[in-house]
Amino acid sequence: MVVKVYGPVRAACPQRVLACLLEKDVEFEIVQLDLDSGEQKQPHFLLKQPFGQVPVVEEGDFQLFESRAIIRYYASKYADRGSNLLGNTFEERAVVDQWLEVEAHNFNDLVYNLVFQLVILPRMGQHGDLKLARSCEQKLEKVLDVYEQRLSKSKYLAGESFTLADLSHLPGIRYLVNEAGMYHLVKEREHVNAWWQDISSRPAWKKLMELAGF
Ligand SMILES: N[C@@H](CCC(=O)N[C@@H](CS)C(=O)NCC(=O)O)C(=O)O
Repeated sequence: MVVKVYGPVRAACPQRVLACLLEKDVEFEIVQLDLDSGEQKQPHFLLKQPFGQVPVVEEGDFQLFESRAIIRYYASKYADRGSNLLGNTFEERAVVDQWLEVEAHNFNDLVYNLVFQLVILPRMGQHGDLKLARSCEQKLEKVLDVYEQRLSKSKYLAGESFTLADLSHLPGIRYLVNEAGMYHLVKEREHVNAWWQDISSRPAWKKLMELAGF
């Protein structure tokens, strides 16, 4: 069944889902929503996502929101197809989950705030809070120092193969590097930089970047 993905292909959270579907070679159709005009807050969409955010996926009657829940679902459902994004043993899976949690709770908020202050607000003609951005940048430096340590010991966050833990970081790092002028945060860290070059060169991610017109 073709999966319907609601959300603009240029938005970070839908990109997490689309990257996973492309890795898994799952057919999808994108339903574009105009976030600027608030389409995601309209009653018909709130029935699918009660918080008024994207992405949502739909397969017939089945609907799911929350990008990380969605990628876990497709990685499990299509475990035997495309790259194994979950790990093989209970222990390997637990380590993938651990780094997925790190992405969601230690990394994402800082990136989101930085991008909001430095990219989104200026795009809407408003001034970002540069003091807040600087404070997020400093905190993110510390998080990336932990990543640097980790990636000096294993090629990917959860071990020697690419998993959801790595995939989940792609949209946020792209924003940092390509839109927020924060490439130095990656470049200054040898192992983080090698990891970013590697994961952003994957055919699935490159295909998504083409789809997004980046
Ligand atoms: N935790 C949610 C966050 C979803 C989210 O923040 N989506 C953004 C796009 S990346 C959005 O819909 N923004 C528009 C809005 O909040 O009105 C997920 O991962 O799916």
